[in-house]
Amino acid sequence: MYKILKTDGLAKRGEFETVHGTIQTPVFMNVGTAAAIKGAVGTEDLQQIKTQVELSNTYHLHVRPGDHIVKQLGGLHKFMNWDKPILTDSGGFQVFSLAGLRKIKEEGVYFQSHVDGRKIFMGPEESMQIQSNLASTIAMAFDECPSSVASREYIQASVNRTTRWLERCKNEMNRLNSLEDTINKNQMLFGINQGGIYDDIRIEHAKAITEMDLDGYAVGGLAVGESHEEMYRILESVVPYLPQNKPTYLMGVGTPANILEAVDRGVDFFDCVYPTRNGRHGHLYTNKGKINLFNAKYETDDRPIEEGCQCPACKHHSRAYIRHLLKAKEMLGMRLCVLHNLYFYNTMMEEIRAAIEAGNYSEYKAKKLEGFKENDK
Ligand code: PRF
Ligand code: ZN
Repeated sequence: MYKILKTDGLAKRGEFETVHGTIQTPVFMNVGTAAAIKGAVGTEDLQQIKTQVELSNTYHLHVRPGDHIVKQLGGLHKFMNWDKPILTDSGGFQVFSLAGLRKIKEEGVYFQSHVDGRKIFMGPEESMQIQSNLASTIAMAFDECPSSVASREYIQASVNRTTRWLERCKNEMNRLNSLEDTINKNQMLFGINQGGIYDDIRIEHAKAITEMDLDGYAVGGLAVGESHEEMYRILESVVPYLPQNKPTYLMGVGTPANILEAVDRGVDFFDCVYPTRNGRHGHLYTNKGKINLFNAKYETDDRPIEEGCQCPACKHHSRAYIRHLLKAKEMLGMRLCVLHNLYFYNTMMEEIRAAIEAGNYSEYKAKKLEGFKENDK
């Protein structure tokens, strides 16, 4: 299912086959939490900006419109009219970051909906059932992402529970995939490594989950407040213990520089809200670093966001015009900025794949990182 075409150091150029098409890796998945990329970006746009995988959230879609509604309408692919791969996050992380009062028990998590305060219970079985109803290509295991300030004792106990939850996720997924009325009977399951900043807990957990022979493995619990150096160190410790013949996914990461560094440490899949969230705030990624379009110096700047960029914003509009749209709170402003940022990320991934194929990833990375510094001076 996962074919490595070429390696360059630890960086891998691969192809991951799914029932919804082949994913070229390394890949950046575009975040559409509630089955929509924020910023009025539709599925027709996604084709233009080279999106390979759309990512949605179990928790959000369970709360609204309800996963049974999505199932009744034929699953998420049909519902949002996107026929390429979709990855759904399990709800674990969102429950911890969004929901109101919550109680973590062995059976799962009791919490309140952030939409209407309604009491909800979600455990490994419920998360798998919801993701099966959504019929995503890849389902994520139900895990706990402990706070970055949690004690070592808490993290050890939490990781042990996450391992037990993973066993339950796997059993439930197998059961659901064998049911007659399941939409995607080939739904895949990725396990999630946790362990905070403790290398030994991470490694022990990586070994335990590797034994479960899942379709892919994620590193969770990072980019939650630790330094970039700590994140890179943990990747260096744990990635070698995850199976090399399965994809490795670094959840919720990150900046273009984080991605360049993580690819160099063996990571294949990424997702992050940065390009969409920053785009909505007029913060734009360029090869010379980030620019803020609200800055007065762009008021009369008739150049595109980035010279030579082939995205729908840069092909037709100037910085001055898009700045005006943002200031006037015209929806088109946000939309163009999000399109540019996602195009920037997706294009960088294309370059990363080409550099690994050409065997010059280190040079490519160094040059790219050097360029980013220009606007940060
Ligand atoms: N677990 C899950 N989703 C996530 C994370 C995690 O640890 C993170 C951590 N950066 C982002 N998204 N299930
Ligand atoms: Zn552009």
